[in-house]
Amino acid sequence: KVGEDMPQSFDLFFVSSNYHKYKEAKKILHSFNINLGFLKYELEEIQSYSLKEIASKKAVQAFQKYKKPVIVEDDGLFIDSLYGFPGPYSSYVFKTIGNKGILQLLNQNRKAKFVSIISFCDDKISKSFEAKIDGNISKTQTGKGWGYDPIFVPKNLNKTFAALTNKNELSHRYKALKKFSSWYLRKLKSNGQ
Ligand code: ITT
Repeated sequence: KVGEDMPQSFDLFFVSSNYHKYKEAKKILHSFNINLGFLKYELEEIQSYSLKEIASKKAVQAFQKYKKPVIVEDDGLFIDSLYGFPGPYSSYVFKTIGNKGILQLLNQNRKAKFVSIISFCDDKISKSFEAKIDGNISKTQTGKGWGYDPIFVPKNLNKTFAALTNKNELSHRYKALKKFSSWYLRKLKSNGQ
């Protein structure tokens, strides 16, 4: 095919150490006609209870490093019976106690939510978009997915994120990126791009 070997040019980059997050974000933004590039880098995270504060600091840092329009994402799994734990510590908790450890901590009340913050930054503006999905933690791990996917069951569905085929049409990430896209596309239009 013509152009297949041409280097692709990207208008927007996703800065993250987590390739799974990028792969999903790319697929989702593609459906909104936005071509997303990847810059693999572990940004420093401030310690805060607020995902929004963590994400917006990461976005500014990413822009300062690459001098290109960027988005970053910060997520958290908030479990009701654990007073919102692991929340902003989701990445660390996954690497340490993992899904097995989470399942051992829970009894009857299994309510939880996944929150995603997408933060954009360029030379003029920095802006964040937040979305969540309610659900429950399953009793056992099912499906082959990354992170907490094998134990998170979205509300009104009976399968974990890992076992669903349409996670990218309903996830916290999808909802936050949808909000971001409608703002970003409007911004490009008003800039005449
Ligand atoms: P960054 O470099 O982008 O910060 P990270 O993996 O540290 O990558 P977060 O701080 O946002 O990202 O960590 C949130 C953790 O929550 C992440 O490491 C996963 O374990 C988990 N997670 C986030 N979104 C998820 C999803 O859609 N499915 C399963 N697990 C998810």
